[in-house]
Amino acid sequence: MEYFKDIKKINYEGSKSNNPLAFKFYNPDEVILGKTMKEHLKFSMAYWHTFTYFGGDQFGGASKSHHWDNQDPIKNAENRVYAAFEFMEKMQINYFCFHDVDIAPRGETLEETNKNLDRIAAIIKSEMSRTGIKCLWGTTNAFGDAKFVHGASTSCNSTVFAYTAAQIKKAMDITMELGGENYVFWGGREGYETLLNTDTEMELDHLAMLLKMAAEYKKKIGFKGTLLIEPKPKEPTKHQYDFDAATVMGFLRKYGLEKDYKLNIEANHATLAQHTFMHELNMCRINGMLGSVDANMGDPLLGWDTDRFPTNVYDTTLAMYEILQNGGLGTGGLNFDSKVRRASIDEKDLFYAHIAGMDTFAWGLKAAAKLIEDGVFKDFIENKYRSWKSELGLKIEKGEIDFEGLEKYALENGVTPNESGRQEMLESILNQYIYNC
Ligand code: XUL
Ligand code: CO
Repeated sequence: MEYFKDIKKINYEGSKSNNPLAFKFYNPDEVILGKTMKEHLKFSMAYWHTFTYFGGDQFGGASKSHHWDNQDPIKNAENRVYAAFEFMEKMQINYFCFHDVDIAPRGETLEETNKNLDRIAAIIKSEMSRTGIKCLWGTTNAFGDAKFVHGASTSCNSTVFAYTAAQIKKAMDITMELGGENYVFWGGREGYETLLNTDTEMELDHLAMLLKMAAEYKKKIGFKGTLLIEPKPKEPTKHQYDFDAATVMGFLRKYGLEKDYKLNIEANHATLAQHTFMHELNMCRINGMLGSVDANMGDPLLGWDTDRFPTNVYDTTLAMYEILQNGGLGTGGLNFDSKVRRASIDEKDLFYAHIAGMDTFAWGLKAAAKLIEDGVFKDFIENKYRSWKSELGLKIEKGEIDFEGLEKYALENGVTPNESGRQEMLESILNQYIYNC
């Protein structure tokens, strides 16, 4: 059965095309810096936003439905697999990501839930081998259900910790069974509202304990994928423990987990933490911990996680600039953790949205590659820091001079004049590269 009858495969038609159901910039086989666009841009469909989100918000319920979704929950889950793979094939998206609860309905018991998961995973596996589409990552929803009201691994209730571990174990098993290239931890309820009722020290120790057990279980079952933590500063809790990249890396180092985990950076989570997307990618890159990306964007006028599809070329250029300097994302990719707006009620909107996101990243990739090829910012930065190549600079860096020596130097030589940082000139050059790529 065909689920999206009105839509044919989306193809590249070039920037002059007026066809809204065509790529303008994403040309999968075009070679950029020695690799094809589809190798650089491992796009992934997020099962939850594209197939199990129906437009609900704090003020109203569903605004849309999928025509294949009106039978019993297991049948709906089966139909969803076929619809999702048809969607990805038509979109030329080669990866998907999922939470356990996205693919199969919860049962009355954990056992029944696990049975449902096995049943649907088997269908997903056969669709994967039919199409060649792969699993970028799996994850666990340990935040939606009422049992997580006080947290999952950070709950005051140890039986909830046990249940969380059981759920993660099963989701890791399924991710491995599907050949997943990564496994993600986003702690939706791992945070707190008030210190009046919270033992933060104990909660953080427990969070680390769970992550340690997960890393051990990964080794035990021989899962080859990368374990990733996804930082987010707030929402749903006021203080999420995994606030931003720097916080997560400090936490991992405190508990000796820095070799076992990398980070999954989400654009909208970066801006919620009052950082740019580029800043978060950069912090991970310089620490060798950039794992994967949740591709979306926030809204500068709204203070929450809007998960809009990325359409800002400026941001994707700077993100791709970091990703290229990182030598790519390794096992990671670009997962559209993005949803269409509540009023975008047609199934066709899912295609327009992904086309917009893919084209925006393709354009960003092209501009970033040109910036790197021409060494624009690299040359400027090298020159800006050239005083560190002087005798004094080298002595400081090598630890060959102390406070007394530095005082003597300052007394004898004073300070050389500073030069302009040239920010506006560089921003203008950046615009020129984005426009001309
Ligand atoms: C929530 C979020 C999640 C994670 C996976 O803000 O980004 O969808 O990516 O649980
Ligand atoms: Co995300």
